[in-house]
Amino acid sequence: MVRVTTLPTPPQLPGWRHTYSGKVRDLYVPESGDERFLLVVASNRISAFDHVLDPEIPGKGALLTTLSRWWFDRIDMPNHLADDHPEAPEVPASVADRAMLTRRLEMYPVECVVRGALTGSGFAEYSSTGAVCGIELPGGITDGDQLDAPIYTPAYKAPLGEHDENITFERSAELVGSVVAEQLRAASLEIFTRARDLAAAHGVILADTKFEFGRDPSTGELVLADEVLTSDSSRYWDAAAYLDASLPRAERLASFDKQIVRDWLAANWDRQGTPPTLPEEIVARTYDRYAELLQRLTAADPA
Ligand code: Q0Z
Repeated sequence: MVRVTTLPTPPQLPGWRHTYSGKVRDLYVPESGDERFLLVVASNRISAFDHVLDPEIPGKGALLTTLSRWWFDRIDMPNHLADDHPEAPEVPASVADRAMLTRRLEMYPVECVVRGALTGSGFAEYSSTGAVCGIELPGGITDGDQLDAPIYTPAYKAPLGEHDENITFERSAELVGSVVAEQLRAASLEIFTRARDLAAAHGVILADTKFEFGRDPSTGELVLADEVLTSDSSRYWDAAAYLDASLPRAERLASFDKQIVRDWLAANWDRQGTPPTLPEEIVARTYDRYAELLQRLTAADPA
């Protein structure tokens, strides 16, 4: 069923016009009408079980924006950040720590998902068909198993309120053309591999992630867009917990950041109607978990 949720109106920002909101982010265009730029603002909203929860997690948007920027700095590919553009409009001070001033791209309608481990919708598809997005996998894989090599499992970007739909590589080529489809796959696998290795060196498993790409209309260049490798677009697991065979599977595969919220909701809500308000303690512990992920990844490299 498609449920259309109403979201609170995002704040007005001087010089910018609100154009679109997802569950946790808001998109603005310049009031000047300059179509070269966009402002992507990470809110402090948090979602779980397909609902945006109350209250917000203060500081979450800034943490995730810092994480995205940190990854952009480590990925050797053109990205959409336009901070240094001489004609870029000003970023409002009120959202400076959670905003990304970007080039406005022509986005490809394909979510570029890479999986180093099989869980979630990927595991569900494998369980019923033995394959994910047309990629046949060996038998006997259990939920959360790491794959011998990461796989590219694209999805079609569904309209607001609907879930993205897993598609085959061939279908992605029908959507964007075979040359671009190959470029998206190659770039996604390369970035994933680099990020996975970097995370692993910090005791964190990057299970899967989703990239979005676009084309710069002025240069024709393929550009990495959106948020990258945040915990909202990726599954991170704690490596020590993952490797602890004495733990129940659910604990080994606990989401690095949202597990506290999911567990609390599972115990305090029947998943009917509006979810209950999160207690302050759950809000604080969830913030700490987001902060810990950033801290771990960005800590000085282990010796
Ligand atoms: C990103 C999204 C958000 C909901 C469009 N550089 C870009 N150029 C053109 N389009 C986008 C970007 Cl990042 C773009 N989204 C995702 C952002 C709220 C959805 F703030 N949509």
